[in-house]
Amino acid sequence: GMRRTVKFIKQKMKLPVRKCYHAAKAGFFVILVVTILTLFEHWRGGKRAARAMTSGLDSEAAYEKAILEDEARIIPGLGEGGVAAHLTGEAQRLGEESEKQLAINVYLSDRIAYNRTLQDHRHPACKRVVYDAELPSASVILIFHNEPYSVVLRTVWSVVNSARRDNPWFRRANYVERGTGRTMTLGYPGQDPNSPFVYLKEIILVDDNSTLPELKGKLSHYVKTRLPPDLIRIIRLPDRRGLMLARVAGARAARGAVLLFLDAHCEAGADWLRPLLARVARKRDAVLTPLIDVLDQTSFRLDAPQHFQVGGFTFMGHFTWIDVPEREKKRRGSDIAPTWSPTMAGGLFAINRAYYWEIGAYDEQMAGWGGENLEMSFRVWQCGGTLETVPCSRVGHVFRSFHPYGLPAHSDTHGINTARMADVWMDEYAELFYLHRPDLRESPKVGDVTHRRVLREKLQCKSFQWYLDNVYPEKFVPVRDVFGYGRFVNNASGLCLDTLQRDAEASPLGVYGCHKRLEATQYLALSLRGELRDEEKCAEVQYTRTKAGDVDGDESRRVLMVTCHGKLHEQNWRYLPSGQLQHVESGLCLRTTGVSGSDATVARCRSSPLQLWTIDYSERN
Ligand code: LR7
Ligand code: MN
Repeated sequence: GMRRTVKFIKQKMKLPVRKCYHAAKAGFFVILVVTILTLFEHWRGGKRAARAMTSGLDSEAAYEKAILEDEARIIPGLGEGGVAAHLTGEAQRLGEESEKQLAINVYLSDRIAYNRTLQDHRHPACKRVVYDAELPSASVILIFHNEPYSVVLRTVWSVVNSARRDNPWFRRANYVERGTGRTMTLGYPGQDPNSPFVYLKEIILVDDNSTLPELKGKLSHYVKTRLPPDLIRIIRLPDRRGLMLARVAGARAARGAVLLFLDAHCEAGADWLRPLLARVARKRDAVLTPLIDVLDQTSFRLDAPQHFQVGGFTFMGHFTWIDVPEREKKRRGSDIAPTWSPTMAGGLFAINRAYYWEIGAYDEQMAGWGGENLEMSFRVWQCGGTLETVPCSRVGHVFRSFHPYGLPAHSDTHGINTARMADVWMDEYAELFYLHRPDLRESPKVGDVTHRRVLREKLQCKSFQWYLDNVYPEKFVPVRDVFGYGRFVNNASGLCLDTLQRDAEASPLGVYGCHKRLEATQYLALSLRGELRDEEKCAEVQYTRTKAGDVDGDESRRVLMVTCHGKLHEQNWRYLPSGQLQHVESGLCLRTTGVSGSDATVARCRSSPLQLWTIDYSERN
């Protein structure tokens, strides 16, 4: 160190040692101090530059100023209770513009109070339920990538406010339990009985590497200065990971007994926490969803109908809403009882924290958006848990007409994730997915799923066949519930019946050159019930009768594909020994003119090869 330096300088400068030593010592310190100061300045400058780059602001004072400006914009009473909010003139125009870009009227959202309340839309019986005073603690996890700032804050406020001890629905505080004589206090075990919040352990915000500046320093400052202390944590992911990994990061950080995931554009309803916590306390392997009410992306109106649906799916890998099956209405016993659901939408659910890890959290090789919801649904059911909708818990969600954010390169994360799901959970039924996505069959894009198959083995999960038979017997399975299926080939023209990729609610069935391999648009079935259909839609003929009871006229009529209603009537067909497909009610027969791309029609039955059809696989072949 020092001595060597001095020796070196002495030699170089040929100075007497003593004199030189002091000079060098002083010089050394000067250099050291200057270096440290320079480095420090550099570091500070870098920090400042980084902050300026992400926020355009560079201090708490500036955040504070911006937040005060935001607060001044809010119009008291706007949208209060969940009624539609409207602005007029220039404000309306700016609102429409923001909605066109972001699929949410952000201009309007910025003007609605962050802590607006919603009307209580619960079933009246929910208000009479008596819950245990002590319930497990909840960690609410909100994930976001570039969600509108005011929408995120409204989500946070709704969760915070719903857990305030002074809410009217938390009346029964500090009572003495019959039998044990124990004094019960509302809250979770070990919670400070004087805490202003009950059941809520924490809210974890997971920022999936947003780029919007206001979601950085300004949001942190807002949380620090406007929201209750020690309740909210923000986790910032250093790179964009997609919603599955964002949720996993939140779950890793959580300390509550129950994880409660929400999208970052929600508003929680009255007393929404307790019904979920009470159910999971009773059944630790129940995965629970609230009723998901609709917040309108244009007006923020809350639409909360009494009637609710549960989750279904299509073999294309999409989540759908279905009516509660009759058998389930009987089983659950009451309109407000937890209702079994074959699948869940994916964004809003409660799960015991330990169980979440046991059952396999998420497939961490899924990226972006999509597919994880059906994966988790099938996994939970097949591996011994249940998926239930809890009607007394209601949460509003902004359903957007498009994704305002970009997805990773290729962006087909939904397809790839669904292929991973199908490979692990759907057994031979995976083929029904690949029929829609032949390009993903054995594709390297899908990656390796061994670790998930090992999980399935370890948990000794049941088959997809078991799932279909026991959890979702109503599901139309195109290879199971059919008299014949595959391509319907016209004898005269060699053309095939084809839905022609038309997906309007009622679109004509047509004919097209047959594909060599079975493909989704030509995959039709004659169901055992007597429907001519694909997975969701049934061929239907609209006709009238004359006074004499004849079918009106003989001109050809189009055949429309519309959602199956299961009641047959105008959706009822039979396959005659001749090879004709006859519409039962009208007695007319399906025919084509033999032109590729034209609509199929029905006409009076006659012996013409234009009315004869051969089905790929049928009990008659
Ligand atoms: O890369 C991303 N990183 C994220 O953090 C992409 C998204 N996200 C966040 C995003 O900011 C949002 O908070 O993830 C959340 C969900 O994304 P949305 O709101 O764009 O999804 P969605 O509501 O259109 O889609 C539904 O299906 C998804 C499938 O991957 C997720 O499971 C969503 O959570 C889910 N939403 C719901 O279940 C709410 C009810 C909608 C229905 C039906
Ligand atoms: Mn959403």
